[in-house]
Amino acid sequence: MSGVEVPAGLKELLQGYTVEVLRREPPDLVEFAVQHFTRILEGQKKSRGAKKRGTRPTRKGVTFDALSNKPKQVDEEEEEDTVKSTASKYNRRVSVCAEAYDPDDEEDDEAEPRIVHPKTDVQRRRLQEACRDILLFKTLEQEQFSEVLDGMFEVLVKPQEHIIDQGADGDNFYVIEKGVYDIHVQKGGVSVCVGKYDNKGSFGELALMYNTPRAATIIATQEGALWGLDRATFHRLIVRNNAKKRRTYEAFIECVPLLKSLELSERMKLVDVVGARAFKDGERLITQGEDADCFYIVESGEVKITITSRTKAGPQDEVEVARCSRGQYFGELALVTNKPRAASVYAVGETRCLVIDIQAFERLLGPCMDIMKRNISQYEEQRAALFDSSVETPRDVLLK
Ligand code: 1OR
Ligand code: 1OR
Repeated sequence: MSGVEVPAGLKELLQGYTVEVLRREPPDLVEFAVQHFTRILEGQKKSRGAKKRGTRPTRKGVTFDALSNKPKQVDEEEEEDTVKSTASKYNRRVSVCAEAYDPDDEEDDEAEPRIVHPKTDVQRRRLQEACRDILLFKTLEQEQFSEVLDGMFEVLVKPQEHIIDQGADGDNFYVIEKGVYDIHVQKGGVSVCVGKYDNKGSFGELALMYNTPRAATIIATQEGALWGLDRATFHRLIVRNNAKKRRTYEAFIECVPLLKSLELSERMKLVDVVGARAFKDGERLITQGEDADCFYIVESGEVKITITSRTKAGPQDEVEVARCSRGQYFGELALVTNKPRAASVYAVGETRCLVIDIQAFERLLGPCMDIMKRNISQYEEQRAALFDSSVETPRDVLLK
């Protein structure tokens, strides 16, 4: 097409629209296009206005008194000013879909008040420990992560307390410090327990990410402690970061063979909840015999998989049975069979992996299950070449 020049920004504009269509699945594409581009236009007008005035929109902050739980609203430069009540666990949202969803709309986010709940040193240490392995926080910059910690508030729960009810509006995201929480989902009018969180993990991100009603009911089975993060702060820090995450991982996720059977929108939902983790040479990612709570895809570097076989003569040496490199996955076997880890896994050199928790694995990777089960059967064939038949095989475990 000589002589025709593609205007600067056209590709990004259309890509942005396409991505939003795939994420939101609107019923009317034209109407959605009008809304989408109007939002961008208004964002541009606002930002031109702010530039003309030569100021950034004032960023308010809200601090919570640790004991009274009363928030204090503060300007960025001038701390501890006015006292103003704001979002709390009990301040439920009324509407689900009224809020415009646009993670790239910085103006909206800048206008959001910044919430700080003061914490004692002990509380902060406990909070940091609880948040150490939270996947949604794994791709945040240090600055954003510390804003997340500032915004979190402690929630103590009693046995049988419903933290979240399916169908309700989303108010907070929760990180577990301690306690066991059952996950119930309505199936054919009956509430079925489909899983549980056992003293670790997090929940309540879906309604906040996608502006949807709560997808499950979460019930404490014993006394417990949670850390909550209000909807606005979650939006400003996590949803905004998700837009960046999608740009970073989309191309990689596209070429992971296992994920080919997912729709593009399903792959993006997966990117929204994955965590990225870096491992040093020789570091153990998985220990044979331990309980499993996540699944891995190698992003760069390599891992080696070893098995300590148990024979009638007792445990044998650790033997390397396989390696995985970029685009390959591991850690599915224990999740599929609901058994302990069948092998240990170690990083070979500096290695990075995408990590998916068991709930997201079950929720999003159903369409890939056939491929995984076929590959699990192949472990069996490989095993025959490696060990004698007295060794317990992954298939034996599958059939148990
Ligand atoms: P939420 O904001 O929708 C309920 O509020 C939370 O339960 C949800 O976010 C997730 O964080 C969490 N399906 C949907 N949500 C789940 C599931 C789940 N498990 C945990 N949550 N499934 C169970 C997978 C073990 C799929 C059920 C069909
Ligand atoms: P997992 O959740 O049990 C260890 O955690 C992971 O190592 C396992 O899931 C698989 O993803 C991966 N036998 C068992 N696990 C294997 C094997 C394997 N290979 C990779 N994994 N065999 C090797 C076949 C080449 C059979 C060896 C006896």
